[in-house]
Parts: sequence; structure tokens; C-alpha cells
Amino acid sequence: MNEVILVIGASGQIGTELVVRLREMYGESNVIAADIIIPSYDVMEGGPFELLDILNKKQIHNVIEKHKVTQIYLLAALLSATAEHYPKAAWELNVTGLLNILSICEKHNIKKLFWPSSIAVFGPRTPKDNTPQVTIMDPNTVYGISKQAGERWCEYYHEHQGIDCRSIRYPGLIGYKATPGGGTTDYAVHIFHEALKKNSYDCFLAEDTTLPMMYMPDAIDATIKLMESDSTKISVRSSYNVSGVSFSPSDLAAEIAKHVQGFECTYTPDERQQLAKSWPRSIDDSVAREEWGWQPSFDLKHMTSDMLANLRY
Ligand code: NAD
Ligand code: AKB
Repeated sequence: MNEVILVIGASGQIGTELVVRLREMYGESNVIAADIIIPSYDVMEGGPFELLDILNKKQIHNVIEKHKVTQIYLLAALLSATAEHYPKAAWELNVTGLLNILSICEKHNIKKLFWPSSIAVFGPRTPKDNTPQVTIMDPNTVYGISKQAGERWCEYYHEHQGIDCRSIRYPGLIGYKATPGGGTTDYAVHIFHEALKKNSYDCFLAEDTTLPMMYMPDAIDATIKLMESDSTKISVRSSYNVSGVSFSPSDLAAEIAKHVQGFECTYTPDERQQLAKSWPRSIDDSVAREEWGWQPSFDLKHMTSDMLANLRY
């Protein structure tokens, strides 16, 4: 069957890179980018784009009918820091938006859905090191609560409606092609830009706040690998733990300083520190590795040199 893929939230940090990769794989005209804002030049010029609000069911219906969509990647969400400022809007977008898409998948017989969760589904009582796939989940952030609810809904729709829902609990993502959209881990992108522009950076997290992170090429690979796997290999229908690399702001600053002479990082933790404190330090992703062969390629050293090479270019 000829797949037609709709990527909703295509103008964001992940969508900007994922759409380009999907178009290389499935053909430009078979990947429809959609968002409420205009995407990057590469996404806009590289294939079809639709202005689409996931809270508007009629619009979604029209786009799906127009393009005969067979798969959806739903990336639209409010991220952790923004969600704390707008809790109701975050719940509406992150949970009602997902439910809209799940019910539309059922109605239009769209069998395959990718929806990302986050390490934010874990909370203060979750084991912080090597956090297992199945463990205590007590998120205390609006974003984390919405992601946990989303995981339960994905599993429910898989069991009751047979929708092939697949999901990854992404760590904090770092890339050079798009700016991050209001998360707690955004510092790890800002620091590169400021290092090159000003030779200094004032970090909004404390220097020893170790968090699970991942370079964007690994995140895109994980997403594609999961979506391309045979469904018999997918036992987890809530969301898979995947791990890239864990580091603190001071680890990252030290690595950048090896390339940017005289770079200095200061630390002025703000309210985002509380969110970061509730999340794991490292993730056990053995289930993803065993079931569908997940393996990251980038460590801190290689990610840092690749980021700087691309930003300097
Ligand atoms: P982002 O904020 O960069 O992009 C989200 C996009 O959704 C934006 O372009 C925005 O315009 C769009 N959007 C917002 N409201 C919309 C609506 N009503 N209808 C259609 N589009 C709408 O986010 P991202 O970093 O690309 O993240 C994508 C997904 O991955 C989210 O679900 C996020 O929770 C998850 N995730 C991201 C990270 C990360 O570090 N980037 C980590 C874990 C999970
Ligand atoms: C955020 O910080 O909100 C995201 C995430 C880890 O989900 N990067």
C-alpha cells in the first residue's frame, strides 16, 4: 500500500527534522506537513503543507480526506515550562488534541499513529538512576501528567480499537536545525548558540542537574526504527524508554569549552529547576534495545563537536 503520512506539529523542533527524513524515505508528495504556524523553508518547500489546528476536528477531517492519509505522527504539544504557565491550555492541546486524533484514526480507519511521550512522565518517587521501563510514575508537572494520560490513552486505543499506536519517551532533545519550544531541557540548545555568539551563557538550571538527553539524529533514528519495526516486535503500547546520553549543565559546558576558547558558563536556576529535579538522571532502555534493536550513536563528545561544526558553518 502507498503510505501517505500526516505530520502534525511539523514546524517544531522535531518536526523540522522528521518531515525531511520521512520525505526522503516515502517521497516528497507522500508526507504532508501540518501546523498552526508556517514551517522552516526546507519543510515548506520540500512538499505539501497544511495549516491545521488539532483542536479543530473538521479541519483534521478535511486534510485527511483531501490527502487520503494512512499514517499520522502527532507532535503538537505544549512543553513542560510553558505548560506550567498555561495548565488548562496544555491539557487541552496535549490530551484533548491526542483524543481528537485517536477518534479520527478510528473513524477514518487510519491504523498507524506515532505520538511522543517524555521522561516527564516520571516523578519525584521514581527511581532516578537507570529508571526502568515499568516503575513508579508520579509526575508532578502539568506536562508530565498530560503525557502519562496520553500513554494510557494510546494503550487503550491499541487494545480496544486495534490502532497501531507507537510511542517513545524522548529525553531532552538537542539539535541545530530548529529552536526548542518551551521545555526544561532547552538550555542544552541555547548554550551552544550563546557560546558561539557571546562566549558565555547563564544557565537556568543548576550546574549539577543531570538529565537524560539525546542528539536529534538519534531521536529521528529511534522514531523511524520504531515505526518501521514489525508489529510483532512491539510489546509496549504505552511508550518506550529510550536513552541517549546523560549529562549535567557543567558537563556540557566543560565539553563546549574544549572547542570554544575562554567559554564561561554561570548558573542562575529559575522555576524550571523544580521540574528538572523531579525527572530521572538516567534511563534503562533495555526493552527497546531487545525488542526493536534500539541503539544510540552519539555520546556527549561527538554530539558537542557535531553541534558546533554545524552551527559554525
Ligand atoms: P515544539 O514545541 O518545538 O513543536 C510543537 C509544534 O506544535 C509547534 O510547531 C506548534 O506550532 C505546533 N502546534 C501547537 N499547537 C498546535 C495545534 N493546536 N495544532 C497543530 N499544531 C500545533 O515541540 P517539539 O520539541 O518538536 O516536540 C514534539 C513532541 O515531542 C511533543 O509532543 C513533545 O512533548 C515531545 N517531546 C519533545 C522533547 C524535546 O526535547 N523536544 C522531549 C520529549 C518529548
Ligand atoms: C521538556 O523539557 O519539556 C522536553 C521534555 C524532556 O519533554 N524537552
